Amino acid sequence: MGLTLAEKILKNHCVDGEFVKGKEIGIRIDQTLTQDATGTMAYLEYEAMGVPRVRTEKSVAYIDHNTLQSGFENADDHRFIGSVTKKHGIYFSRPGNGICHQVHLERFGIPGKTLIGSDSHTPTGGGLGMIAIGAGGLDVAVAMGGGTYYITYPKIVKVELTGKLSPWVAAKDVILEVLRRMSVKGGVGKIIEYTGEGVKTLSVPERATITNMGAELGATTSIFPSDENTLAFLKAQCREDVWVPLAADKDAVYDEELVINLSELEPLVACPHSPDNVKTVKELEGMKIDQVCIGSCTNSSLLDMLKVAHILKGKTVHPDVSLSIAPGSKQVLNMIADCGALSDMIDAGARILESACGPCIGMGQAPNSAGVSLRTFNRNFEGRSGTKDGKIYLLSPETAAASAITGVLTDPRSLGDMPDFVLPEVFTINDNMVAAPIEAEKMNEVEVLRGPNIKPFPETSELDDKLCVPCSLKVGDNITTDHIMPAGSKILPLRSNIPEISKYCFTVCDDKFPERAKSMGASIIVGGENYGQGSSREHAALAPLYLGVKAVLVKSFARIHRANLVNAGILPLEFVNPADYDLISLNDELVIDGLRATVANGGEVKILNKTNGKEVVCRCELTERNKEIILSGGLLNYTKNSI
Ligand code: MIC
Ligand code: SF4
Repeated sequence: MGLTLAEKILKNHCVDGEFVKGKEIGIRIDQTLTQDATGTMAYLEYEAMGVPRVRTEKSVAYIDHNTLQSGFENADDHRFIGSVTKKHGIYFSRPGNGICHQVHLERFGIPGKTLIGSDSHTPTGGGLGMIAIGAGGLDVAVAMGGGTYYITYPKIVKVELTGKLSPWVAAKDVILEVLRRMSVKGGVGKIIEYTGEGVKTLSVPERATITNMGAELGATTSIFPSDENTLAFLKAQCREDVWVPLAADKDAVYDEELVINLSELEPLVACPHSPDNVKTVKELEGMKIDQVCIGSCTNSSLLDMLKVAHILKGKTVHPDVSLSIAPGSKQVLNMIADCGALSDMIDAGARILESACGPCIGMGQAPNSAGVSLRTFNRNFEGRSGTKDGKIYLLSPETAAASAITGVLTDPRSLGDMPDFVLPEVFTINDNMVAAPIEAEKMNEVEVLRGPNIKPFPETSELDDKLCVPCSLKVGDNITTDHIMPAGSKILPLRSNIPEISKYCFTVCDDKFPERAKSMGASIIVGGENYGQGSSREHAALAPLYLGVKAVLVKSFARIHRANLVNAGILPLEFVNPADYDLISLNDELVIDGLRATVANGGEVKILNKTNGKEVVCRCELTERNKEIILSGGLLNYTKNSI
């Protein structure tokens, strides 16, 4: 029986476990990446492990999220990451060099390699034929130290692409169509593998848009084959030496299959407040808009920018609209400056932002009250833009630019003929903003520079045998990490300071939660389906940990967040009978007895609700390794114990 492409790469890298769907496997990690909003914590954790030089083939630290620097905190974090990476043999991509996923694709990604990154959109690398997975900072720290990375051996979904995109229909429309069909929960426990004739019609940056936003499916990752287009891209990046051809076997067996005819797709848009709330642009055409933001790791490649510049050329942004554009990397910015495309954007009235995440993570450009904002980004969760009642629509750069001119949502197919946009034969290569690792002998002399905002990782203790604690919060379905630990310009600077950042934990849902949880001392959170979807931020586990949360009991979890809870030593529990959700209310006193033995033996966990006398039965499905992590009080304790 043949293998799928994902299976081939996983098999090549498997160092532990059996190749059985649903079972845990350990894989060797070739590359890691971090960004600054998760990176400080990841490097503090790495330092705590005491490994002098990273043991991966390549580890890269990027500064791209917290670039607003409205106080000293971000600059201190940048300085810390710059020095700690120098001390441990890690590449350092300086602020201004671009968004981690875009730069990694351009300069570092290699077909057939494994990459984990402390950012949920790490699967962007799947556009190059990598197994690229988003993970918590601690998992990345362990991988940098040479440790194995564990995932549940996923199901593999084949998405067969046929046909060819029509003019002005984009890669973004492909992934929006996948989201429309599969939903934000549809990819949990799965790898999405793209195959078929249609693949050949997509360039690497277009493929990367699709794999990037596969994160919104909840998928472990997404992957494209490595073919002639991959070679052309790598060649243009002067990196053809790393190319290898890769594809699934002809007789590969998949768990699920989906066929998308690219020729039949039309421009799509994800409506507030979920990336899977997809409609056709036609359905909403004419909707009045207030803002357009173009950029983010999903859609900020050179081709995206050239298309946008072409649409804007000789026009003026509609008087009622603010248009911002953030090119994804210094390479992209350099090239649009050299060819005059940047000038066309400026001429039209676009507000040019630095090559960073910016508005995507609420760092500026919050829309006006109840404002309608069209964005080429990947997430439109409530409040993420910085405006609580802002209405965010996700769409392609083509639709965004066409609408910026007219002031209403506009089908880009009305633009007439589309010129042929092709990848350049050679990109402008200048890696002067990436500091390469220094020689091992000199590493000792490097002083790690810490600012006053950088506080150590919170203390964790071994799992208690008996819990007698109240329910400190009850929330519904699809809670995102932006609900649990919001970002934005006010809160992001606190990413290195868990005591401070935890004051904002869950405040989107209930502003009294931090105070209440703290005063309860220890507590349990109750939630619905797909709890913790979205970001990889381990702060969404570390802040609750700091506030005394011992367990999170939900109907189902999103993958990365569940792993982050285990890593933090917080017990992830699931209702055996989802209807039991109704048996627990805020402030109810909950008792769990004999917990250590139940966790160790893998039985069901019984919770007695002392307030109403009812019993709730929960699942706590943990692998042997996860059991030990939970019993020791988290991955850091577990790793220290095993070192
Ligand atoms: C995001 O898009 O939510 C982020 C900010 O990139 C996060 C990481 C973070 O919270 O720092 C992600 O997607 O993992
Ligand atoms: Fe940055 Fe937005 Fe991409 Fe997250 S999704 S890495 S915030 S650009």
